[in-house]
Amino acid sequence: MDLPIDRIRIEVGDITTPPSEWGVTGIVNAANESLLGGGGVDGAIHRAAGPRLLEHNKMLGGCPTGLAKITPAFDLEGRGIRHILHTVGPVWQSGDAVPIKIGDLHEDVLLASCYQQCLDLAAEHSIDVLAFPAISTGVYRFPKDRAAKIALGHVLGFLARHNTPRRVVFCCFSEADAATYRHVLDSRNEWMFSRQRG
Ligand code: AR6
Repeated sequence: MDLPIDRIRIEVGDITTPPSEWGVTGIVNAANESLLGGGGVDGAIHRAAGPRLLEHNKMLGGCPTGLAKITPAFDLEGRGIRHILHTVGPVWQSGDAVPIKIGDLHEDVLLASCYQQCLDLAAEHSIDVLAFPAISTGVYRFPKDRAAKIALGHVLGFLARHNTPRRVVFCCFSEADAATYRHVLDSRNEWMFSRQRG
């Protein structure tokens, strides 16, 4: 098995239309607690998966922030996607003042939990290639750099301990977002070390 770092891809695109060369078999949705759709990536996934997703989700009874639920991909199956993992990220409530160590804020813990829950579900359901959007960094306003550190830190840690998923794709919606992920990944020794050192 490749090293965790070699099992990560940072790509730019729409998570509902992943190019076949990415090999995506499961996608993550940044949903809200109702699981009944919304704007942003959630709206795009519901449109692409079709009305059966909404009908299905009406039976799920919602999902608390920081947790995740898995569904079929419905109309997205034609694109090789078999599962959608719906997770509810935290709304950023800490304003601009964030000198606090990553991991110490309530929002950090909830966002980390979203990644953990999705990775656990992916392993449980044998999802080979899982694509994540940048959960909470749109409508929910989580600072992008901080969110990328939490995402990459958790995914790298998980991949070091598990063979499934074989690969994780960070599907960025803009080149600027992908640049943030690449920078965070390249500087990981700095921030991962300072996180451990506390
Ligand atoms: N593919 C990949 N990434 C996307 C796509 C797409 N098609 N569309 C948007 N993004 P957001 P949140 C990026 O707002 O902050 C919804 O209304 C976007 O640029 O979709 O977790 C839900 O129902 C950003 O980087 O999710 C909730 O109410 C990232 O996806 C609320 O928004 C997340 O932005 C959730 O807010």
